[in-house]
Amino acid sequence: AEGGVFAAVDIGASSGRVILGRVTSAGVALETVHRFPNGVVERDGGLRWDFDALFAEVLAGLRAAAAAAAARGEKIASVGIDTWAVDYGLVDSAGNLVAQPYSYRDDRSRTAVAPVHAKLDPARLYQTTGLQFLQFNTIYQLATEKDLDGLQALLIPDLIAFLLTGVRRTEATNASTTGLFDAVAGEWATEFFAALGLRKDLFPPLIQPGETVGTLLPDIAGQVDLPPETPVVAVGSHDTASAVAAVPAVADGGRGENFAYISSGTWSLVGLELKHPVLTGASREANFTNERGVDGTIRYLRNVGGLWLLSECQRTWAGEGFQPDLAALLTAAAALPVGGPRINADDPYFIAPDNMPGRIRAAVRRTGEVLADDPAAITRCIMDSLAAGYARTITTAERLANREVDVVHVVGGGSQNTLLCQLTANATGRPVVAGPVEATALGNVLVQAQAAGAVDGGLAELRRIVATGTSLDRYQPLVAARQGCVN
Ligand code: ADP
Ligand code: LRH
Repeated sequence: AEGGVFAAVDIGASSGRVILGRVTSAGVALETVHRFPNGVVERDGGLRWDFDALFAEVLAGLRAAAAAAAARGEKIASVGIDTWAVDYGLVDSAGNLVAQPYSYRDDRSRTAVAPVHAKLDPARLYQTTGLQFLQFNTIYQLATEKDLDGLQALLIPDLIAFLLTGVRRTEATNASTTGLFDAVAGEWATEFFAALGLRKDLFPPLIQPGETVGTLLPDIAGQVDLPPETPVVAVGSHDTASAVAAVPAVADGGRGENFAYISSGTWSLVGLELKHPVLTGASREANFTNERGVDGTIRYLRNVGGLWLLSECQRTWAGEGFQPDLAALLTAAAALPVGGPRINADDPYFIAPDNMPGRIRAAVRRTGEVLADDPAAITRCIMDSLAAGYARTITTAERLANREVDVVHVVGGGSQNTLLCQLTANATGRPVVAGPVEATALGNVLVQAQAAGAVDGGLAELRRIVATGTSLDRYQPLVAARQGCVN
């Protein structure tokens, strides 16, 4: 690979992988060298991540990456890490993790919202941070901590980078999801730390995507068979930032493509890429977020409940001895008529695990309709509800940001869901371009390649490389089917 070989550690809420990305002028070839499941666990009275197990998988993955590269006589130029946002681990002065990190699905932060808002008016919070209100934003989670004396908070990708390098940093795209970050200045909102009684060095200093965190600790280097001089490079460590960087939108006729994106996995992150944040009252009311993207862009988006709704149903059904294959389930759902019952996929009611089919049916019942206790019907309801949520969100984003959308790009695991892609085209009335599945890993690799000087140019060039090297699926809106899908 003339442009270099880069290792991407990409951990989503449902699974993780370590991928080698070989960059050439023809594109990026990905080789997945290690895959592992992820999910919340009930531990010590809360819903947490089994971080120790995840870190062991990271090491196993890096070892596999080293072996795969060595087998071809290649050298890994750097390592980049991205995971889901918001959550953090607490480390003491000796660098030990004091507990397995809580998951944002734990309920504890819900009761912290009112006390935080009593100290900091939510309108003021929004004006500075531009962050959507979610009960699990880091700011509310931190408010539940009893004693932060002598501890530092490391966001999950930063925690992994710290354990690999010994260097503590907070990567900026992920810092923008904490509720303690100034969206305009691109710095910590220090006045909010003071107002909440948090030390201003609770988080380590910021680092930007493309900057080097450090090199591997000798002990880690030995364990994974990589040279200790191997750098860990900050990427868009918020997985959604990396995914959006790899949306294969290409400039068309000299004009940037007017695209919306849906990063489709456990969550659906639906929105636009902007140069400047939108911090208006209307934007706050619509609960749009202004998270940071790579190259100083703004990810103007909304969390729409995602495929969590479906994966949780699958988990419940499996527990009842019914384990339908995903493809079969989607085919059966696709055969059902348009216009069936829908739920509000964003409802916080769906955040926690446990009996998702029952909760979805209860939510439908509250709308005065009936949803059959049938996996195909429930799956169809989820897909119709998500598509309607996407359409609503894109229309609102256009209005609030004063932009028009010509095409909707769907990236991530959910881009393989042909039913959802078609329903999305129908509901939005726009063509949908689906893929790549591994957009997040691609964004991770390409930011490393850019930092190494192997890719010459900004985001537009990254996207051109992705678009050239990926086969994409296209869906045209079916007007006849539309009526049943829009609100
Ligand atoms: P996350 O990063 O949040 O863990 P992913 O981007 O890996 O999520 O996407 C996982 C989701 O992708 C699954 O929940 C599943 O619904 C969907 N998915 C994965 N493979 C397929 C497939 N072959 N067909 C349809 N959907 C799929
Ligand atoms: C997607 C994601 C999303 C956040 C959520 C916590 O994986 O990072 O962007 O809102 O997880």
